[in-house]
Amino acid sequence: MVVKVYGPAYASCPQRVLACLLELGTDFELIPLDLHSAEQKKPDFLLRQPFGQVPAIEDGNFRLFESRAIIRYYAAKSANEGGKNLIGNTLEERALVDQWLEIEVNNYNPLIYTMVLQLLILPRMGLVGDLELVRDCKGKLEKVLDVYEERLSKSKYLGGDEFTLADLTHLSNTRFLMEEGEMQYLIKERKNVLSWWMDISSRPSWKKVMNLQN
Ligand SMILES: N[C@@H](CCC(=O)N[C@@H](CS)C(=O)NCC(=O)O)C(=O)O
Repeated sequence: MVVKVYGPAYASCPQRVLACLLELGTDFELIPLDLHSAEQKKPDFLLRQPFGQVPAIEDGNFRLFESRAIIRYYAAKSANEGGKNLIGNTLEERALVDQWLEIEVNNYNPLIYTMVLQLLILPRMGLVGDLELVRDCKGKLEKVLDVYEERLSKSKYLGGDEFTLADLTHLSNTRFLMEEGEMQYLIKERKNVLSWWMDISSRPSWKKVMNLQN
């Protein structure tokens, strides 16, 4: 069964799902939506995602939305079926992966989301971003990344010695930091975070996600 993924390949949240499916070797069909013309707010799409956001998936009769719930579902399915394991083997390994998945949601992503909104999205809409807010987020992100630097000085990946969902979930938002000249230094000035980023962003699955945008 081919998984249908609704959402444009350029948007960060669908990219999280695409990276996961490609990493696991799960076949999918991408059904692009035009966010600029607000296709995600149309009644037929609201039946798939009642908050009018992407991504959403359809897998036979099963439908799911929320990018992180989707990647957890496919990673758990793969591990249960003896396929590639992106969630750890022991209870403790899984708990560490979960811990870093939560850190991404609660400590990392909100800061990047706010900065990307102010620096990239609002200006594209002809609005002026709040640079004071950006400065505040940068200061907070510095502290968060110091914790990452410390963690990555002790283990190759966030969850441990193997690449897992904990790393994968960071790809699509960290990418924005690296693409925005003003923010790259946050990664580049931290040796361990930088080598982690170079490693995870050169995985074939992520390169394919980047190519899907073109
Ligand atoms: N927590 C949701 C967030 C979804 C989200 O914010 N999607 C963005 C694209 S990355 C979107 O649909 N933006 C258009 C909109 O909000 O109308 C998830 O991870 O799936």
